[in-house]
Amino acid sequence: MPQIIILRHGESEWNKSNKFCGWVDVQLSANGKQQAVKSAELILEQSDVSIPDVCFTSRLTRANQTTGILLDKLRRPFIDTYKTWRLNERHYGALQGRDKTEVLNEFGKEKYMFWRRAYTGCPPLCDKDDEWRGVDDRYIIDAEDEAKMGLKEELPYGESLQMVVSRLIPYYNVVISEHLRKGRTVLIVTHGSVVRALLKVLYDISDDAISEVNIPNGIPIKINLDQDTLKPVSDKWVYLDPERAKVEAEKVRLQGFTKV
Ligand code: DG2
Repeated sequence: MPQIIILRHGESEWNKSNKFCGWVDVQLSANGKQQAVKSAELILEQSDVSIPDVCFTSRLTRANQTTGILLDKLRRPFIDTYKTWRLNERHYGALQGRDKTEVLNEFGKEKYMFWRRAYTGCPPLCDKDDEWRGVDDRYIIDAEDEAKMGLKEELPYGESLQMVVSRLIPYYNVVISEHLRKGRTVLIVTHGSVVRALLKVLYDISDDAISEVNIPNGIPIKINLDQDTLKPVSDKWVYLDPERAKVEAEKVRLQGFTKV
Protein backbone atom coordinates (compact mmCIF):
# COMPACT_ATOMS: atom_id res chain seq x y z
CA MET A 1 0.00 0.00 0.00
CA PRO A 2 1.42 3.44 -0.88
CA GLN A 3 2.22 5.59 2.15
CA ILE A 4 3.08 9.27 2.49
CA ILE A 5 5.09 10.56 5.41
CA ILE A 6 4.77 14.34 5.58
CA LEU A 7 6.97 16.43 7.82
CA ARG A 8 7.18 20.15 8.53
CA HIS A 9 10.90 20.94 8.96
CA GLY A 10 12.35 21.31 12.47
CA GLU A 11 12.21 24.68 14.20
CA SER A 12 14.09 27.34 12.23
CA GLU A 13 16.02 30.30 13.63
CA TRP A 14 13.13 32.55 12.55
CA ASN A 15 10.43 30.29 14.01
CA LYS A 16 12.38 30.70 17.23
CA SER A 17 12.69 34.47 16.94
CA ASN A 18 9.03 34.98 15.92
CA LYS A 19 9.58 36.31 12.38
CA PHE A 20 7.61 35.76 9.17
CA CYS A 21 9.92 33.68 7.04
CA GLY A 22 8.32 32.40 3.80
CA TRP A 23 11.04 32.23 1.12
CA VAL A 24 13.81 33.76 3.25
CA ASP A 25 16.46 31.07 3.57
CA VAL A 26 17.20 30.61 7.27
CA GLN A 27 18.89 27.74 9.11
CA LEU A 28 17.49 25.25 11.62
CA SER A 29 17.90 26.14 15.30
CA ALA A 30 19.66 23.64 17.59
CA ASN A 31 16.20 22.55 18.76
CA GLY A 32 15.13 22.10 15.12
CA LYS A 33 18.05 19.72 14.52
CA GLN A 34 17.01 17.70 17.57
CA GLN A 35 13.44 17.55 16.25
CA ALA A 36 14.75 16.07 12.99
CA VAL A 37 16.58 13.35 14.96
CA LYS A 38 13.44 12.67 16.98
CA SER A 39 11.39 12.40 13.75
CA ALA A 40 13.66 9.61 12.56
CA GLU A 41 13.33 7.81 15.91
CA LEU A 42 9.54 8.00 15.67
CA ILE A 43 9.58 6.51 12.16
CA LEU A 44 11.95 3.69 13.24
CA GLU A 45 9.94 2.92 16.39
CA GLN A 46 6.57 2.41 14.73
CA SER A 47 6.12 -0.88 12.94
CA ASP A 48 3.28 0.34 10.69
CA VAL A 49 5.41 3.17 9.29
CA SER A 50 7.53 2.21 6.30
CA ILE A 51 11.04 3.44 5.65
CA PRO A 52 10.82 5.94 2.75
CA ASP A 53 11.74 4.82 -0.76
CA VAL A 54 11.97 8.33 -2.18
CA CYS A 55 11.99 11.87 -0.82
CA PHE A 56 10.68 15.27 -1.96
CA THR A 57 11.58 18.58 -0.38
CA SER A 58 11.71 22.32 -1.04
CA ARG A 59 14.67 24.47 -2.10
CA LEU A 60 14.91 26.05 1.34
CA THR A 61 17.76 25.21 3.70
CA ARG A 62 15.64 24.56 6.79
CA ALA A 63 13.78 21.76 4.97
CA ASN A 64 16.97 20.46 3.31
CA GLN A 65 18.82 20.30 6.67
CA THR A 66 15.88 18.44 8.21
CA THR A 67 15.89 15.99 5.28
CA GLY A 68 19.63 15.36 5.61
CA ILE A 69 19.49 14.67 9.35
CA LEU A 70 16.39 12.51 9.01
CA LEU A 71 17.70 10.35 6.15
CA ASP A 72 21.05 9.88 7.91
CA LYS A 73 19.33 8.70 11.08
CA LEU A 74 17.09 6.40 9.02
CA ARG A 75 20.27 5.07 7.37
CA ARG A 76 18.77 6.02 3.98
CA PRO A 77 21.00 8.89 2.77
CA PHE A 78 21.15 7.18 -0.64
CA ILE A 79 17.49 7.39 -1.64
CA ASP A 80 16.57 9.81 -4.43
CA THR A 81 15.71 13.25 -3.06
CA TYR A 82 14.02 15.72 -5.40
CA LYS A 83 13.94 19.44 -4.62
CA THR A 84 11.43 21.88 -6.04
CA TRP A 85 10.24 25.45 -5.38
CA ARG A 86 6.72 24.01 -5.50
CA LEU A 87 7.31 22.57 -2.01
CA ASN A 88 8.66 25.92 -0.72
CA GLU A 89 6.84 27.67 2.09
CA ARG A 90 4.01 30.01 1.10
CA HIS A 91 5.57 33.28 -0.01
CA TYR A 92 4.77 35.76 2.78
CA GLY A 93 5.26 38.80 0.52
CA ALA A 94 6.05 42.08 2.26
CA LEU A 95 5.65 40.40 5.68
CA GLN A 96 8.85 38.38 5.20
CA GLY A 97 11.50 39.45 7.72
CA ARG A 98 8.97 41.15 10.00
CA ASP A 99 8.31 40.28 13.64
CA LYS A 100 4.89 38.58 14.00
CA THR A 101 3.91 40.49 17.15
CA GLU A 102 4.77 43.82 15.53
CA VAL A 103 2.59 42.97 12.51
CA LEU A 104 -0.25 41.91 14.84
CA ASN A 105 0.00 45.20 16.77
CA GLU A 106 0.24 47.32 13.62
CA PHE A 107 -2.64 45.76 11.62
CA GLY A 108 -4.87 44.15 14.29
CA LYS A 109 -5.92 40.57 14.99
CA GLU A 110 -8.41 40.17 12.13
CA LYS A 111 -6.00 41.19 9.37
CA TYR A 112 -3.12 39.28 11.01
CA MET A 113 -5.11 36.03 11.13
CA PHE A 114 -6.52 36.62 7.64
CA TRP A 115 -2.98 36.79 6.28
CA ARG A 116 -1.79 33.81 8.34
CA ARG A 117 -4.70 31.41 8.04
CA ALA A 118 -7.57 32.38 5.69
CA TYR A 119 -7.58 30.17 2.60
CA THR A 120 -7.69 33.20 0.27
CA GLY A 121 -5.63 35.45 2.58
CA CYS A 122 -2.84 36.86 0.44
CA PRO A 123 -0.33 39.04 2.33
CA PRO A 124 0.74 42.38 0.83
CA LEU A 125 3.06 41.60 -2.11
CA CYS A 126 6.74 42.48 -2.02
CA ASP A 127 8.63 44.27 -4.81
CA LYS A 128 10.91 42.54 -7.25
CA ASP A 129 13.93 44.16 -5.57
CA ASP A 130 12.78 43.69 -1.97
CA GLU A 131 15.80 42.58 0.09
CA TRP A 132 13.68 39.82 1.67
CA ARG A 133 11.98 38.46 -1.49
CA GLY A 134 14.16 35.37 -1.27
CA VAL A 135 14.44 34.58 -4.99
CA ASP A 136 17.94 33.85 -6.29
CA ASP A 137 19.82 31.70 -8.82
CA ARG A 138 18.91 28.40 -7.17
CA TYR A 139 15.56 28.56 -8.95
CA ILE A 140 17.03 28.59 -12.47
CA ILE A 141 17.24 24.79 -12.52
CA ASP A 142 13.55 24.48 -11.61
CA ALA A 143 12.63 26.72 -14.53
CA GLU A 144 14.65 24.50 -16.91
CA ASP A 145 13.07 21.28 -15.58
CA GLU A 146 9.58 22.74 -15.59
CA ALA A 147 9.82 23.92 -19.17
CA LYS A 148 10.33 20.24 -20.12
CA MET A 149 7.29 19.18 -18.06
CA GLY A 150 5.07 22.01 -19.32
CA LEU A 151 4.59 23.28 -15.74
CA LYS A 152 6.34 26.64 -15.97
CA GLU A 153 5.09 29.56 -13.82
CA GLU A 154 6.42 32.91 -12.59
CA LEU A 155 7.84 32.76 -9.06
CA PRO A 156 5.67 34.50 -6.45
CA TYR A 157 5.75 37.92 -4.73
CA GLY A 158 3.29 36.81 -2.04
CA GLU A 159 0.78 33.94 -1.86
CA SER A 160 -2.44 32.80 -0.21
CA LEU A 161 -2.89 29.13 0.72
CA GLN A 162 -5.16 28.85 -2.32
CA MET A 163 -2.25 29.97 -4.52
CA VAL A 164 0.00 27.36 -2.86
CA VAL A 165 -2.55 24.65 -3.72
CA SER A 166 -2.56 25.84 -7.36
CA ARG A 167 1.24 25.64 -7.74
CA LEU A 168 1.67 22.47 -5.69
CA ILE A 169 -1.01 20.16 -7.08
CA PRO A 170 0.22 19.94 -10.70
CA TYR A 171 3.61 18.78 -9.35
CA TYR A 172 1.97 16.37 -6.89
CA ASN A 173 -0.22 14.86 -9.63
CA VAL A 174 2.51 14.59 -12.24
CA VAL A 175 5.70 13.81 -10.32
CA ILE A 176 4.93 12.61 -6.77
CA SER A 177 1.92 10.46 -7.70
CA GLU A 178 4.02 8.51 -10.17
CA HIS A 179 5.94 7.04 -7.19
CA LEU A 180 2.75 6.44 -5.19
CA ARG A 181 1.21 4.53 -8.09
CA LYS A 182 4.18 2.15 -7.86
CA GLY A 183 3.23 1.46 -4.22
CA ARG A 184 6.21 3.36 -2.79
CA THR A 185 6.56 5.15 0.52
CA VAL A 186 7.09 8.83 -0.23
CA LEU A 187 8.65 11.20 2.30
CA ILE A 188 7.75 14.89 1.85
CA VAL A 189 9.77 17.30 4.00
CA THR A 190 8.27 20.73 3.64
CA HIS A 191 6.74 23.74 5.41
CA GLY A 192 3.69 24.58 7.52
CA SER A 193 1.54 26.02 4.72
CA VAL A 194 2.48 23.31 2.24
CA VAL A 195 1.52 20.59 4.72
CA ARG A 196 -1.84 22.38 5.14
CA ALA A 197 -2.25 22.58 1.35
CA LEU A 198 -1.57 18.85 0.95
CA LEU A 199 -3.96 17.89 3.76
CA LYS A 200 -6.66 20.19 2.34
CA VAL A 201 -6.53 18.45 -1.03
CA LEU A 202 -6.05 14.87 0.20
CA TYR A 203 -8.88 15.09 2.77
CA ASP A 204 -11.09 17.56 0.87
CA ILE A 205 -11.11 19.96 3.85
CA SER A 206 -13.33 23.05 3.48
CA ASP A 207 -11.83 26.53 3.13
CA ASP A 208 -13.12 27.45 6.59
CA ALA A 209 -11.94 24.27 8.32
CA ILE A 210 -8.39 24.49 6.95
CA SER A 211 -7.97 27.88 8.65
CA GLU A 212 -8.11 26.02 11.98
CA VAL A 213 -5.33 23.58 11.10
CA ASN A 214 -1.86 24.35 12.50
CA ILE A 215 1.15 22.17 11.84
CA PRO A 216 3.88 21.63 14.46
CA ASN A 217 7.55 21.50 13.52
CA GLY A 218 9.31 18.16 13.31
CA ILE A 219 6.53 15.63 14.00
CA PRO A 220 5.91 13.20 11.10
CA ILE A 221 2.41 12.57 9.76
CA LYS A 222 1.55 9.17 8.30
CA ILE A 223 -1.07 8.73 5.55
CA ASN A 224 -1.89 5.35 3.97
CA LEU A 225 -3.35 5.57 0.48
CA ASP A 226 -5.58 3.28 -1.53
CA GLN A 227 -3.50 1.74 -4.32
CA ASP A 228 -6.13 2.40 -7.01
CA THR A 229 -7.52 5.82 -6.11
CA LEU A 230 -4.48 7.22 -4.23
CA LYS A 231 -6.95 8.62 -1.67
CA PRO A 232 -6.35 8.26 2.09
CA VAL A 233 -7.82 5.01 3.45
CA SER A 234 -8.88 6.62 6.76
CA ASP A 235 -10.62 9.93 7.33
CA LYS A 236 -7.91 11.55 9.48
CA TRP A 237 -4.16 11.86 9.20
CA VAL A 238 -2.03 10.41 12.01
CA TYR A 239 0.83 12.17 13.80
CA LEU A 240 3.51 9.76 15.01
CA ASP A 241 3.43 11.60 18.37
CA PRO A 242 -0.19 12.82 18.69
CA GLU A 243 0.10 14.24 22.23
CA ARG A 244 3.14 16.39 21.46
CA ALA A 245 1.61 17.40 18.10
CA LYS A 246 -1.47 18.79 19.86
CA VAL A 247 0.58 20.87 22.29
CA GLU A 248 3.00 22.15 19.62
CA ALA A 249 0.22 22.96 17.10
CA GLU A 250 -1.44 25.17 19.70
CA LYS A 251 1.85 27.04 20.17
CA VAL A 252 1.99 27.60 16.40
CA ARG A 253 -1.57 28.96 16.42
CA LEU A 254 -0.65 31.45 19.15
CA GLN A 255 2.52 32.74 17.50
CA GLY A 256 2.60 36.52 17.54
CA PHE A 257 0.11 36.64 20.45
CA THR A 258 2.75 35.27 22.79
CA LYS A 259 6.47 35.35 22.18
CA VAL A 260 7.62 31.77 21.45
C1 DG2 B 1 6.44 29.86 8.73
C2 DG2 B 1 4.97 29.73 8.93
O1 DG2 B 1 6.78 28.86 7.80
O2 DG2 B 1 4.47 30.77 9.65
O3 DG2 B 1 6.92 31.31 6.89
O4 DG2 B 1 7.07 32.15 8.91
O5 DG2 B 1 6.92 26.34 8.03
O6 DG2 B 1 8.69 27.58 6.82
O7 DG2 B 1 8.46 27.80 9.32
P1 DG2 B 1 7.78 27.60 8.03
C3 DG2 B 1 6.84 31.21 8.12
P2 DG2 B 1 2.90 30.80 10.08
O8 DG2 B 1 2.09 30.71 8.81
O9 DG2 B 1 2.65 29.65 11.01
O10 DG2 B 1 2.75 32.16 10.75
